[in-house]
Amino acid sequence: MFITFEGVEGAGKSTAIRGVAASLEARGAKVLLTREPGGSGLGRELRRLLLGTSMDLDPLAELCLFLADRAQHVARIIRPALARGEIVLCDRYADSTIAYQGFARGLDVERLVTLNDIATGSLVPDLTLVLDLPVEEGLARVAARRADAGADEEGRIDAETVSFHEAVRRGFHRIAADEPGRVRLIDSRPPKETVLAACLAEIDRPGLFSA
Ligand code: T5A
Repeated sequence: MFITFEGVEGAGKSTAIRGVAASLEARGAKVLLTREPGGSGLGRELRRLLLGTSMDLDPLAELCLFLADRAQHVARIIRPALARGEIVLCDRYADSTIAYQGFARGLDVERLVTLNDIATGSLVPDLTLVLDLPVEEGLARVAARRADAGADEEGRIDAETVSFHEAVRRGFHRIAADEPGRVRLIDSRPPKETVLAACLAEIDRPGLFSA
């Protein structure tokens, strides 16, 4: 089974995905927890470039780097894990490209759908959980985490304008409305335990999880 977690910055994806992994492992499932960008060796190099560079990346060049990360990740990490019967939990995947490079950067969404299809060899998640909250709440969580860690640098994409992140959120809402069978919106404003329980309730929907 292949489950992806999506949402705006600071929505709580990484927090929820760790809780879901622990819960599924406690039931005896073999779980691969991975992420984009950065889920493969090549991806870790690309992540450093994509999120850390101070270069002015052209949107098309940025897109190609995300797609290269995804192609390598699917071919070398995700598909082999699925073939071994593992549950793959992935922090961001193809929907992030639609929301960020499409809705927020303004690249053509239909073309992005085609390019995602090529990069993934048509691998579509069984379930996608979009953790949803107002962007300013998510950005405030990221800023608080950064302050706790004593770091002062924002990531290249975190540092985009609020209206950019609002467009990302609208993108995720559109994806959820267009594909209600695969994509579920989870309210991520409540405490972490409540958000985790909502994620697990979606995963436990009849017919999806049978480990
Ligand atoms: N990107 C990615 C694209 O543009 N195109 C693409 O195709 C892809 C794949 C990735 C960036 O790349 C972009 C999107 C991103 O900008 P990243 O560092 O992986 O960068 O960024 P995020 O995925 O956004 O990760 P974040 O860590 O910023 O957000 P998360 O994972 O959603 O949030 P999390 O769990 O780390 O939580 C943030 C803070 O909030 C607290 C946590 O403890 C933490 O301190 N928190 C809560 N607080 C209160 N209540 C809750 N329910 C909470 N849940 C978590």
